[in-house]
Amino acid sequence: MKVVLHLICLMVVVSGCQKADVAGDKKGAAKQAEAEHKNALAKPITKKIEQKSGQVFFKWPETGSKIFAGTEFVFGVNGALELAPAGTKMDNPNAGHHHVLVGHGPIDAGETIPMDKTHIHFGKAQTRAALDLPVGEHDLTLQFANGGHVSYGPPRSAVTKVDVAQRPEKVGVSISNLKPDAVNRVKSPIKLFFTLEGYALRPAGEDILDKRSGHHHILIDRAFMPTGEVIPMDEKHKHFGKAQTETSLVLPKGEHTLTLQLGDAAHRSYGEALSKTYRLLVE
Ligand SMILES: [Cu+2]
Repeated sequence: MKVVLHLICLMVVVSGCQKADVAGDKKGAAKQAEAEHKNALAKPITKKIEQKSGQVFFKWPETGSKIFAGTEFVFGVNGALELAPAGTKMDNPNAGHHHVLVGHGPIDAGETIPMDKTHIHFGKAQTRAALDLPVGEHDLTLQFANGGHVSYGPPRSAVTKVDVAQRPEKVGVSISNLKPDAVNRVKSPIKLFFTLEGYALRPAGEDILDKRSGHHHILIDRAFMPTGEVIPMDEKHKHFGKAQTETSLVLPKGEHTLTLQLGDAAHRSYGEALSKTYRLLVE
């Protein structure tokens, strides 16, 4: 009997509680909705994005390099940094674009980067650019800034040093016994002769900072490699690291392309400007 009474009591209490909860929920939800509505009117709709860590760096050439005017530079970002064209993602404190400052150090956070000959903007969010620097030694700063060109300060900058020489009038590579604008009908093995203009021919590994010299590579059925990228060493990428100017290449029958590509002492590509692609029909 005692047990039954207890059970009844318990049931009354529980059901009472449930009713009270439902009523409380309805009131609470209404209050919350009212509060949210007020907040929505008071606050802007966009959420504030936190500033996170990340750095910029010169990917290529390395600091201390001897280069020609017009050499293509490659810029990098890491961490939370995000590339965005000027005028976009203005409310994102991790987004922005690169600037190269010639002969200037980093620019304080919050200051607008000037736009002149020694403050070069890459407002299309470029990650590579040929820099037409004046002849001589220069200190360069890579400075990240937001969509409005406002600097993120020294933590998001990098410095480098280069020694610039005048660019030779003619610069380029070619396979002298192949025609560049036609399909070359050949028989395997194919004899190839390389020529180089403007740059000096030098064996691999000799002076990594000398970006006015290099050695040849033949890329089989591959286009040129972007500036600064390491040229792989495999059956599709032949290195001529002893500064060879000719080779004999075995190719299977059929259509092929051969790209002659100049690379630096560390086998990093000089990009499209120092490459030439040929079409072949091996009979
Ligand atoms: Cu190489």
